[in-house]
Amino acid sequence: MQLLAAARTNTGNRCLIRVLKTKSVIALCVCFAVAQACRHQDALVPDLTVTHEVAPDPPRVGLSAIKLKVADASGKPATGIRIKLEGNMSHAGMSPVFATANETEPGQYSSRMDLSMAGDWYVVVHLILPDGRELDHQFEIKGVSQP
Ligand SMILES: [Cu+2]
Repeated sequence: MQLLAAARTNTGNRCLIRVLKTKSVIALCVCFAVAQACRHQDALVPDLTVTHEVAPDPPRVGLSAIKLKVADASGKPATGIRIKLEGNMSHAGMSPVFATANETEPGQYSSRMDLSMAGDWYVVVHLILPDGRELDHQFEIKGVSQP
């Protein structure tokens, strides 16, 4: 009986080791995929910086003005970009709010977004460059409060 039990434990251990090995292989694959994705993005995305300004500040529930400044690596305004914004809340089960931004001055884009609920928001800025390349930028609007 004792021998049998030992044999079972051995088999159990071996299985465990096998599972662990599979897991580490999967983990390696994931790391590799992430690294690939990053490199891909670096090659695709030019050196643009996006800075944002939200009014009112501190943020309140309701229609808010979002101003985006887009500049290239040398600080020159990046013009002619089409920008779409998607506002999401940090909790699940709420549909996103969409907005577009218009270029009001070279490299400056202005938008209005209806922050319809109090709490923490994050905004995904989708940029389509004049040459057709696309990139996403994300920022947070935390602590939106009831007026
Ligand atoms: Cu919500």
